[in-house]
Amino acid sequence: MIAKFNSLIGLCTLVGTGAMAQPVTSVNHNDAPVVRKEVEKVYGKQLPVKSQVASQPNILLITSDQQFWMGVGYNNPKIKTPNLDRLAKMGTIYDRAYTCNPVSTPARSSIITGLYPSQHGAYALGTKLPENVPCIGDYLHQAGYTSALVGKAHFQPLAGNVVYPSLEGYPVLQDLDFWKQYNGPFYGFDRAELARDHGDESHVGQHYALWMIEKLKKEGRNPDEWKQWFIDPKVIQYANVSPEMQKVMDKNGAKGKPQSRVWNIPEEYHLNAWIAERANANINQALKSGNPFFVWASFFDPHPPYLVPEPWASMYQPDDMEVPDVDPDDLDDMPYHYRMTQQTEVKGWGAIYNEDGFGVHGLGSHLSTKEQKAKNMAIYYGMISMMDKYIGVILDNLEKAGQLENTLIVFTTDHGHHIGTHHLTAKGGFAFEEDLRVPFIVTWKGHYPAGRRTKGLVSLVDLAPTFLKIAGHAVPPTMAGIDVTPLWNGETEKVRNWVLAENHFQRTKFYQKTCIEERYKITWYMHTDEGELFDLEKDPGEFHNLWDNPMYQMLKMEMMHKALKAEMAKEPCWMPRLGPA
Ligand SMILES: [Ca+2]
Repeated sequence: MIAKFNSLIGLCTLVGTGAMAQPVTSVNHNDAPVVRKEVEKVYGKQLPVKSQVASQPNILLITSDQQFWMGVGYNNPKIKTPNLDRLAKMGTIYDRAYTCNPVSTPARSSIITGLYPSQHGAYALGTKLPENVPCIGDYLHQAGYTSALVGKAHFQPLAGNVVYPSLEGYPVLQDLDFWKQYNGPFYGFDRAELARDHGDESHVGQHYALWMIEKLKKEGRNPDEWKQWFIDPKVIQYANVSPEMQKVMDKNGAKGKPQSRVWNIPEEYHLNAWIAERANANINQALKSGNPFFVWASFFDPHPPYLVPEPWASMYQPDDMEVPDVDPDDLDDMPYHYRMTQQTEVKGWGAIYNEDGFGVHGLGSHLSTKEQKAKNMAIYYGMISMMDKYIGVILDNLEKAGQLENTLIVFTTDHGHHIGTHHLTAKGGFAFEEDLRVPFIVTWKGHYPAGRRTKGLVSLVDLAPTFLKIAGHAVPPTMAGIDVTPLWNGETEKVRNWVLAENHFQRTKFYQKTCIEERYKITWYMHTDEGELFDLEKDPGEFHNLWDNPMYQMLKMEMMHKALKAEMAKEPCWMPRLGPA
């Protein structure tokens, strides 16, 4: 696909030397040798990509998982994040940054494709990003970059089959002989070092398990010791696995029991330590090679399970946590599926949204006690502070290498989280600011303004096109995100009038879209006439849904019209017109 775009656009052509980072399926049906020869005769040979910037900076993307926008020290002094504070001081805090989908797979796929979930194909958890969608690493490779992803990918589901195989599914996760041989290319990344488990989840395996085994051996410990730190996959995941693959899982799967809040893993073996060490190794390797790098350090925390080793598990006291004090009738003016989260019994309501047999994530009872929420919150904060320490390890390494001026650094997360806000827990089919608004810091020392804060709207779908622009690679017209460098470099405080978010879990039974502008926010559905309309200026906590309020029907119509226009504006143009007809 890339080759075709490029040859037609003439802006950015393929690199003459070196293989593609990832083979991209050709959609050119007229690829007969005689046709190729004729095309070359008429149009000539493709030229290598020429960078459009004087010097190409390194690009370091650091992400957490499920860290709602208030879960950072600069928004909540109760949470200690000294390294994120340090990063923010060097750059700009974005107070109005949004995800384009409130769950992992769709949002993460948007980060690397610059497309919305309805466009790149991975529209829900449990789906897979099609391998033929061009990714940022493919383009950066053409522009001379080395790229690596360390940590969480989640571009593929936990289950696969022969038609839709998944490298991130059982039992491949635990086939360590495979992971010894495979380090990418993966979705445009030259190199991928992967894991799939949050905390002690049984999905542990891949490169992370190999790293733990090597580290244990190096330290003269039992190389199987790690298996006690994670849950035995046999407990939940053996369905549909062949006897041969069951043997693989018996051999390489974890052997531990589920843990709660305090994790028995020694800190130096934690995912955070692995990600920091391997991100630094990939960065240092790229620095040695002289190529500019794109490295994504993709942390797993503070996504549940609420689990962290000491001393982080005791760093925050439940008694000291401020559990949101929300009116009991807060959700009464919200669509049905919000209201049903407050039932003690599920009574089958979730089945309404269960067309594919896997339901909609998070549509169940959200009730928990204030005490449980406080305990969870203390661990959630501990997970954030621990991750912050390892973000510091990566920043220290860059600083020591004298690369801060040569490196654009972005910190963000894939989507938000609830601990009691609106009586909700975690995530799902919801579109509150806690779900969609994300922490976001952009730093490029000596190039971009420092110590700045802006309310300019920005979306995760803008990361790929903006990174390409900064790397001197033309932004492909196929990307739906936009280049927001004028906002990042301080030229302007506003590039976008709106951001869009999608949440499509079931083909016809659950599809939610949200359009957010500076002041108003509208959420509408394919499967119901209910909806949400908020005035974020007068009602920043989103306690008064104006959707059915007779006084606001004109506003609702105006916002629907704006949303329709935004929907049109987000459509990519496959290619430029080459002639009048
Ligand atoms: Ca996530």
